Amino acid sequence: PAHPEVLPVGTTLDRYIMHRQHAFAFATGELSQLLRDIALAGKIVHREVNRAGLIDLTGEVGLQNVQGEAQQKLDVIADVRFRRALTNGKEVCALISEEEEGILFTGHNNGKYVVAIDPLDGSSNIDVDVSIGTIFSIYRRITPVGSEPSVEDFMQGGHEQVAAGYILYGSSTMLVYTTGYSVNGFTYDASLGEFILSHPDIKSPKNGTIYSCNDGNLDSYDEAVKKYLTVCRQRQYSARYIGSLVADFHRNLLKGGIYLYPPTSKNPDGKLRLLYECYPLAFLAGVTGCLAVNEQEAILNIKPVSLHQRTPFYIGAPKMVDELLECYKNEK
Ligand code: AHM
Ligand code: MG
Repeated sequence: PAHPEVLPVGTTLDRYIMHRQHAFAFATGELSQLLRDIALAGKIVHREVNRAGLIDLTGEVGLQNVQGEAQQKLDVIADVRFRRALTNGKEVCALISEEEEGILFTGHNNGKYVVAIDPLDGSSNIDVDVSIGTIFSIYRRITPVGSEPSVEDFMQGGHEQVAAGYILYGSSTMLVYTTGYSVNGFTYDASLGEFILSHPDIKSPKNGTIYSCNDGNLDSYDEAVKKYLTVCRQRQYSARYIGSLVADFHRNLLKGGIYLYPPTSKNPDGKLRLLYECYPLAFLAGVTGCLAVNEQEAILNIKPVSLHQRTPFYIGAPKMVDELLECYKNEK
């Protein structure tokens, strides 16, 4: 379908989603509703994240709060919130989450979509008031509507995503998503309870001067990565590493940079998960002009074999990723 006309900055997310839906003749509105469900859960998690310090005052994790309910950690709270929102919406028949080993069946076998989600990424930053994020990936199911969904629905491969995005709980909360045509960013106005279009049609700079990786792992990085990082230092690029993939990716997307999570001695396949961390960011990044690869291939080309598989992950401005790949080629 033709690219629907661009809406102005200040448009609310709901209006934006509705407008996009009308631009597609055969859209039934289910994907639109699903995106709204994700936004709603994002608002709730925004609220929980912002009062996390106060929750701590009322009791430690593992203890009971005044209502006699067990205190929950923020990542568990986020998992429950997203699961609930996606179940209540009825468009989703199954989901997988970083927090759960197996597939979660919503019971809505008439739902046409499955969702892979990392409800709250950046675990080391959760309790210390540093930016964290949610990452999501949406597929149209391939098992027949009405039947029980299965693992195949999640194993379609990165190119089959129909929508993907993230929510960044940073100095502002932002929802950034794509259905494959453009990438748009919405900033949350808590006083209105609305996500507002603030970053229409995001495009990545072709090149950049920021590199983001965990320097503490340097000794166990591949020679190619070490070489590339040496070049970054020689050029006096800026090292910026929050340790929250969403926040590091988002900054690099807007300013021009590369994020690297190479294989390490501790994580020989890399640390990040293909289905709900790498695929969604790779899909979204591609629409903005970024590249996302491991040392062998484009992330979206990787064949999925298991729900929680990991991959080395390099994502960012195309010139920077090309230079890294060049270092790999020279090592051969
Ligand atoms: P998590 O899913 O346990 O939060 O791990 C993913 C996070 C990413 O957000 C971040 O980029 C990376 O792990 C940081 O890892 P490290 O502390 O090894 O540098
Ligand atoms: Mg994670």
